[in-house]
Amino acid sequence: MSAADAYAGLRAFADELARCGVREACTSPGSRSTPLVLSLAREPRIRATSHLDERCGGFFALGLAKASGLPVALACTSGTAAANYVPAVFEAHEARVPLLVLTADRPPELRDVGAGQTIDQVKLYGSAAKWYLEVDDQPATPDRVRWLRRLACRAVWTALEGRPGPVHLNFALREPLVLDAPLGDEPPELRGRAGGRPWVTRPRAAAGAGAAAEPLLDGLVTELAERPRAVLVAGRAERDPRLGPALAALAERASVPLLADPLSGARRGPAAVAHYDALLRDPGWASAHAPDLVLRFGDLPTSKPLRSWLAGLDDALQVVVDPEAAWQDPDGAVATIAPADPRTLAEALTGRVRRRGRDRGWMEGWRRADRAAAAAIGAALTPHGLSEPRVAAELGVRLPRAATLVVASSMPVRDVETFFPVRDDPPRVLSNRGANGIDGTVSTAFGVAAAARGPVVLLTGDVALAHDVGGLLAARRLGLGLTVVLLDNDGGGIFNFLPVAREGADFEEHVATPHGLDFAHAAALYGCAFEDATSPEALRAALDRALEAPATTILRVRTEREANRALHEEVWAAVGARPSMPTR
Ligand SMILES: Cc1ncc(C[n+]2csc(CCOP(=O)(O)OP(=O)(O)O)c2C)c(N)n1
Ligand SMILES: [Mg+2]
Repeated sequence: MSAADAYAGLRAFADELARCGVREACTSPGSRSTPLVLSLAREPRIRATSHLDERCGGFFALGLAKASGLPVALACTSGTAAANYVPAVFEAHEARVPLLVLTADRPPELRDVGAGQTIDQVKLYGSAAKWYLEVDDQPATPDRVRWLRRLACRAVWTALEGRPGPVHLNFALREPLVLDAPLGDEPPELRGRAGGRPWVTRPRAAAGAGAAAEPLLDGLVTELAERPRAVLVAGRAERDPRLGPALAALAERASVPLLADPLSGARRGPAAVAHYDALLRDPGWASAHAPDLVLRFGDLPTSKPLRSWLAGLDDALQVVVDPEAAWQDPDGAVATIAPADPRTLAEALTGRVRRRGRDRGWMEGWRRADRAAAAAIGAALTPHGLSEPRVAAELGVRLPRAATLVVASSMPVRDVETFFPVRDDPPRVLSNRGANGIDGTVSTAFGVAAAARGPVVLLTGDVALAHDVGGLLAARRLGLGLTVVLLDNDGGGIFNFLPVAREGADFEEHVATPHGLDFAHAAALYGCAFEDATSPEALRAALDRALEAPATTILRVRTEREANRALHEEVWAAVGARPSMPTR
């Protein structure tokens, strides 16, 4: 078979991806993947960015797909190259992000015979791939090309539809892998449908709080009316940026406290409670504020006190609204998993619930406590200058509405949850919380930066930065701008909060993992600007400069792990010590 057959088929495949709305592809170098990579790169409606490390490429694609909501194609060569996509594919599966993973492979006659760069790629991503298909190498007959067009459509719609996630197509490609002469124009019998339409469309079912959701809606309206102590809990929901405002409107309308993780986009409006994590650490306060109804949208927030409080609410009715009715209930506390489009349902509920006048004390009690907690936290943090919590709080206040904040796992995501204020116009906040990995953090943020309109800021720890330091190459090779706010406590500061911290030298060496890296050298290597910030004022000024700059800047804030743990304890104690306010 000639290379022209492979290229003619893959040209149609890439054309069809573009017709289905794919706009981004992330390629990685190699020989076997040449037809795949060049076909994507030559499709004019697709922007192909190049990533020399597939692990970085995978996470970059994940960031792009999260920020844009569109499936992103990945293409790499055979062997361990494809295995390097594993962490991003698993994160995409858990976080429900659409990816099209296109791997090149040896044809069957070169598998399991000691041929170079060959591993078993069949179902390489296991249950993390929503759909797997082996794509063989065939002459580009009209039938074959139509099949490739249908395949592209099916891959895109499968990644997007139902529970979004990664799709894996494994392409067996034979030599020659390069064309002798450029492909001519596409002959009419191989072209796609007229008018630029996809070969197969699969219109989404009308998003749903429709007819099927009527009983659900009626039930929720009744429960909200009959249960005076309701709370709304909002966790990570990155897919629909309009969900956060809709939840805030519902909470305000129903006069129900809204416990919203910033990853929900709902920490806004008069019903939002910012400091639930600190408040619920006080067992007396937590039990005095036990609700009789919990209505949750999005994932479970990260906050451990919130999770244990929810887990122990034996008398409350707990309802989760999930677009794919996913089972997100590790503590077995949920009574109803409602399959509905969250925003449609929230908007419909807002139109139906009555403002509940008789239980003002409930809402007011939460509000007063939140205000008191904010004051206690402010007073506790101020004398310490620029601390890790202070950085999270400053970003919460300073970042413009048009900005996107990407938050690393470990303490950054927790500090953002604990210290971000309520704002009318919060920035968008994204985080890889599907599998809670600290891997791929930098690359994800660059992927977000490639898709976002406004400035993008990454808040990360030093271990997460060291883990994906190669992701900084995107600053240089792709010329992308990102502000990296680095909380450098020389190790995994989160582990100082755990009992393992008592284990002395073994803890330091094997768990905390101090590395002594001076990230100024990383900045120099990858051509990024670098600044140290040592006071809140300096951080603000540096942040302003970095947000204006077209290039990537690393702003380092040096902290101390043990002092950071002590400061968190001090803050929690200060919140617990505020005057108690009965709510009944
Ligand atoms: C890929 C991966 N490996 C290991 C872990 C376990 N882990 C959780 S937090 C953490 C340390 C993170 O340190 P850093 O990024 O400096 O943040 P800090 O804890 O200091 O806030 C590690 C290793 C993980 N979540 N993901
Ligand atoms: Mg650290």
